[in-house]
Amino acid sequence: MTPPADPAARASAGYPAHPGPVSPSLTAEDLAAVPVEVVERLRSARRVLTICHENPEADALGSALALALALEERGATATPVCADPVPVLYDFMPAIDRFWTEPDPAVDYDLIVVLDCGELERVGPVLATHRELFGRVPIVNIDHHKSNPRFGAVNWVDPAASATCEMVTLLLGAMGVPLVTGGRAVADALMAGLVMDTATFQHPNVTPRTLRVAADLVGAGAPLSTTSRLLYRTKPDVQLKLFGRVLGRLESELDGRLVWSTLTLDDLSATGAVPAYSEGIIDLLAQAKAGEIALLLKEQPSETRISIRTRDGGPDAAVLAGRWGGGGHARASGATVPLPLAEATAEVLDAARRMLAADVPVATREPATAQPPRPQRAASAEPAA
Ligand SMILES: [Mn+2]
Repeated sequence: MTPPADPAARASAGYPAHPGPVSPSLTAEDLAAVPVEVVERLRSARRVLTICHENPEADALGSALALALALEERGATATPVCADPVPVLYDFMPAIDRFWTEPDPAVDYDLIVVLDCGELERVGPVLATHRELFGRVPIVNIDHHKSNPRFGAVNWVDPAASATCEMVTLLLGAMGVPLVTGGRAVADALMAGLVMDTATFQHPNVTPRTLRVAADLVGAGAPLSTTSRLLYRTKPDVQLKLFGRVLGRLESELDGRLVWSTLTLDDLSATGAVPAYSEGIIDLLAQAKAGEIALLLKEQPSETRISIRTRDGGPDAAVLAGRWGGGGHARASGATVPLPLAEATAEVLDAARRMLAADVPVATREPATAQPPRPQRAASAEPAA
């Protein structure tokens, strides 16, 4: 359902006549993307549970928090919930301490808004422990995952949105809630989600609308540069030491088309790093100039975890990962090889070599002057590969 084009009819349906100072960069078309039924449900709700997925990241947290604060601004009661405690990484987000890990037992909710959840089960164990609540109270489902099965009473699923926070920014515009609500808490939270899911506007999921949304958030005071630094360019010293060890062992062959390195259990004990600190190393390996396949082989106690990145126009990373039952996207994937590190390395390198050998070199595959346009990739944040 889209809002009526006629301004008077739009106004009577509850939409602002024009974005005005609330969201000055958004177009009428941007606001028309917000289903009328979503706006109506949120306008009439009095006691709202906003809930995001377990193991949260910034888009999940930012969308659930910003919407809760905006609903409070309108006089409703709202509880932002995430089944897991908020990771300390997100301490910089104002009002992040508002999150609960359970619904507030003192509140008789009349609406549940599920945000950034590709399926309802993503809300985590809270679904099982509050099954009666989730069965009785209407659910508004706001998400940008293409595979979302539309589990809500009202569903707004927009795979063209870079982030659920992009959608919530549109929603606030449609509801006429200023982005400066809550000091900067709303704008900061929404910007964190945009930065997270676009890798600071670097992924191909960024559209002109994403940038209009971002413009309004910056205009409302959201600290884009600081948010990007904290989410993507800040690491514990021991993590940098871990990167150094792994990058120092970089190897390449086939004129640099295949690059790889290993991360051993000894690397972790020697640096004091935890396994999660390996996040990001594969993306540095993938920066190798001639690399078409980048591999990171991570030693586990009895098996080996591999992360794979491939260049645009190069081999399909998901196909390679699929040899060991893994998966992901064409450019980023991962798998677990049921072998110790040395044997897994030999097997994975062999498969990668054969994949590259089956292909002619990129330089002769396409005339340099007449490259066809690249297909649009269905991209969002990369999988935890
Ligand atoms: Mn998201």
